[in-house]
Amino acid sequence: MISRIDLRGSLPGDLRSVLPRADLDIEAALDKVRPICEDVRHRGSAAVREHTRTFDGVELERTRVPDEAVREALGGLDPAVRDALEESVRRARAVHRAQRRADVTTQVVPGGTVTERWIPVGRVGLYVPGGRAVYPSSVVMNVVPAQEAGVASLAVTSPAQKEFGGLPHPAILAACALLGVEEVHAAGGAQAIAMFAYGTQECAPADLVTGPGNVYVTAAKRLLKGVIGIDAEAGPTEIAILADDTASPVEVAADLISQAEHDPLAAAVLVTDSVRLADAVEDELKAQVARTRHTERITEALAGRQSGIVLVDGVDDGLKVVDAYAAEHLEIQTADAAAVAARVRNAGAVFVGPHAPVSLGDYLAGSNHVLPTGGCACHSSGLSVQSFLRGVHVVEYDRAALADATARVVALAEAEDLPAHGAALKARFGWGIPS
Ligand code: HSO
Ligand code: ZN
Repeated sequence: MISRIDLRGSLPGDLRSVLPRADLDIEAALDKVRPICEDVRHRGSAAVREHTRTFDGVELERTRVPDEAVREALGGLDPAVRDALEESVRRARAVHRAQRRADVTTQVVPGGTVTERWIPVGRVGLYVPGGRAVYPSSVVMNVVPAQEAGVASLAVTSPAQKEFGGLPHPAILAACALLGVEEVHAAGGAQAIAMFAYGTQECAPADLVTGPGNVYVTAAKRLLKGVIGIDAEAGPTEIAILADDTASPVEVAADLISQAEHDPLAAAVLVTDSVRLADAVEDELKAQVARTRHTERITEALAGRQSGIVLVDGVDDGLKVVDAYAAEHLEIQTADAAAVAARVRNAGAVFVGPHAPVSLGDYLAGSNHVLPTGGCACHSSGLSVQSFLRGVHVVEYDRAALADATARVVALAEAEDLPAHGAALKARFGWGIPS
């Protein structure tokens, strides 16, 4: 059901090459999405609707969802789900509000300051997938940081669903209503990304698009990056668990299965120095997978080359392995978990000890669940308030401070053979270098 990679003895130099990982062929999808994006660029809304008819089998009169439909969806939301979403928003807001950085002014020299001013992006498009699973939680994870950053204009798009009369899934609309998002579109796939990038008759162009999607959404983001800003390219979800003999096989197996549930391409990786735990987790996987609802896709995910149990000699080697893997989600299920977690360098988010399963983070921990996948956690962070802000340096020097800088600017400008750069300062002091 799940393969084993035995790294006991000594770790290979190029650890990454022996670790399980899916390769997602975004390049192949680029050729498919290119004509769709071009079509939206030239024909706007009509093209978005035509591609929606082709891919989602839905005939739309407009992409923009009527306000009443968004409000009605909230009215029809199961009260328990509403309560859970409200609490999710409250916790996420608390965490994301604390991320907001203050503008910082540094006095560089007497009379010379640089202020780092944080300015929110003007208009953001948020993509919420609507394929295999429906993710109102992703509405929360995208909208809350954008709102906390102070983004003035927010639009959400999610694929049109045949069974809901061409609207996005009602749970997604309800989450939008709960968060006060006023502009929602029924559009998915590459055409939705192009709609945000180029704008249409119904949707003003956005400066930035965020949110996970399938391979076509990701390909469209890669293609249109530059026309529009993008967040990280999200691949299939991943869970890695670093566990020792003290971990519960029942809980470890349940957590691996929880993320394998997303996608046959999802990755579930256990790194452990305990053969006893590895054996027990395998038994548990078999027993629990048989009992769960999405047996087929979970079995495929666990059996895929992207998943596996990695055996190591101890927690130190385990840390080297999980750092090389750079998982989207990393659980630490070892003795002294907090101390081990503090040594982790590469992970999208770290879940410490037995009471912090990834599913808690997916919905209710307050942390963000839009996280770097595919090893990108070694250079990128998950979605945050920062993702929706730009730091702008504001430079203020008085005459004396500028005079004091002139000789050095002129020296550097001459060294770069750019004398006009130096002249721009000298012109302010009668073309000489002030002493
Ligand atoms: N684990 C996913 C997020 C999610 N899980 C949404 C359930 N719903 C990626 O972090
Ligand atoms: Zn999840």
